[in-house]
Amino acid sequence: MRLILIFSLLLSAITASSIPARGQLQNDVLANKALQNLAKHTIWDEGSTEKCSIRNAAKRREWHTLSKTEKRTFVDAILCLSEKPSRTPLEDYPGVRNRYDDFVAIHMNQTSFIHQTANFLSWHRYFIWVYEKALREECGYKGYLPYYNYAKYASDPLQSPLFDGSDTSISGNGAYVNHTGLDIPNASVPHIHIPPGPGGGCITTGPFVNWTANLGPVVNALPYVEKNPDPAGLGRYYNPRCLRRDISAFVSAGWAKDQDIVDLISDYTDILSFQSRLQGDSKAGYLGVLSAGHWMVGGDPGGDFYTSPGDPWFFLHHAMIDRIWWTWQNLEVEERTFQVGGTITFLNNPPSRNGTLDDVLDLGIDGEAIMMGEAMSSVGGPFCYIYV
Ligand SMILES: *[C@@H]1O[C@H](CO)[C@@H](O)[C@H](O)[C@H]1NC(C)=O
Ligand SMILES: *[C@@H]1O[C@H](CO)[C@@H](O)[C@H](O)[C@H]1NC(C)=O
Ligand SMILES: *[C@@H]1O[C@H](CO)[C@@H](O)[C@H](O)[C@H]1NC(C)=O
Ligand SMILES: *[C@@H]1O[C@H](CO)[C@@H](O)[C@H](O)[C@H]1NC(C)=O
Ligand SMILES: *[C@@H]1O[C@H](CO)[C@@H](O)[C@H](O)[C@H]1NC(C)=O
Ligand SMILES: [Cu+2]
Repeated sequence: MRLILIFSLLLSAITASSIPARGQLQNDVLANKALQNLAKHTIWDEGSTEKCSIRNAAKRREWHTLSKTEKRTFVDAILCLSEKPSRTPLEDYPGVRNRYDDFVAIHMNQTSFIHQTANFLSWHRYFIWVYEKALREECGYKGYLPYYNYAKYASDPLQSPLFDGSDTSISGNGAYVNHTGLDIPNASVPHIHIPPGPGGGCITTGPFVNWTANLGPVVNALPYVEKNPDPAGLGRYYNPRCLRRDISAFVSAGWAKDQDIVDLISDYTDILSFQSRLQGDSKAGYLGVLSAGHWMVGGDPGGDFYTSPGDPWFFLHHAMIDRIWWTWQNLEVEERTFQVGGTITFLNNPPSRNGTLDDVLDLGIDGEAIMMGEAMSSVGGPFCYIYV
């Protein structure tokens, strides 16, 4: 009798852990705690131009909590952006064809100065906020940028409604293509080998099935992707091609689980170690939550360090990254909100000075330049949003 009880308890525990989206995620517990801390502080009354409070702050919500209508209006706004004319000068980026491409181009342009640098988190916070603003102001979107909590479907992201290929998804996996997977990075030991997943080819379902990636690739994850004709190797020329994905449970189950997120937030208490751990250490065989978010979808342009914003997935992923940083910051609001670490060159190579709050975050034609110090609080500077 007792044995049967234990056995069925065990069985239900196993079943529960394999059913996604059940039970409370510990990273949500931390985020809620962070929100309560933030509510107790009033720093948003100082730095911001308009009065921002928890009450009037925009609420960025998790994808799975959106209604079908809300999901669809978000998707429609992205499609709308891709039908508006671009603003990027064609002499700089001859391949831009639409307003969505403007966001890809500016990320490509600055890739070497916004990753593994002091401004990594703040630059991307500002970038996705300007994108959210464009969806709202130029395409009539009434909601805010949703985020995707990887932990909900870490054991198999293809089970998430985000990728189910329905009208209310961001399209599904790519068609199967036999390829060898990926080695990150190629030269270091131990390196990380990402085995090929069930995709690799063009997506075949959902709202983005006719999506065209125009820029890139620059660092090509899949050997059969059409090469960009840019003679400088910067991927700036017109290279229209389908959206390819290879959704990887190996990656998300390996590095984007609840525990990975919670450990990152809890165990790395200064900004430099936090942002380094987040971005991964492939030489140590550790991919990092940020890289895992990229590689769990992979493909082209999503798996390309430079042109990754070309897959609409990028912005749901980076909203989650921003939320992880936001959680980390607001667990110790006063100590952490304005912490900056790192230098102004990629992994400090070549060696450079430390980044400071006075450094400029420049989005070119996509947004006015602001100082890093203005992008440190989600309820200060130009921002007024929280994560719920
Ligand atoms: C970035 O854009 C500027 C022009 O806005 C251009 O001069 C520069 O070469 C570009 N850099 C890269 C790496 O694309
Ligand atoms: C994939 O390609 C490799 C190398 O060309 C081949 O050995 C293998 O049988 C192929 N696998 C499938 C499932 O087609
Ligand atoms: C990785 O490095 C090995 C050995 O240096 C080399 O033979 C191989 O071609 C490289 N692979 C890629 C994809 O660059
Ligand atoms: C994609 O394009 C085809 C051909 O123009 C069209 O029939 C189809 O409705 C389009 N699908 C979507 C989701 O836009
Ligand atoms: C840069 O910051 C590090 C700590 O992150 C510090 O040890 C170093 O002295 C700083 N360098 C300069 C030139 O201030
Ligand atoms: Cu980036």
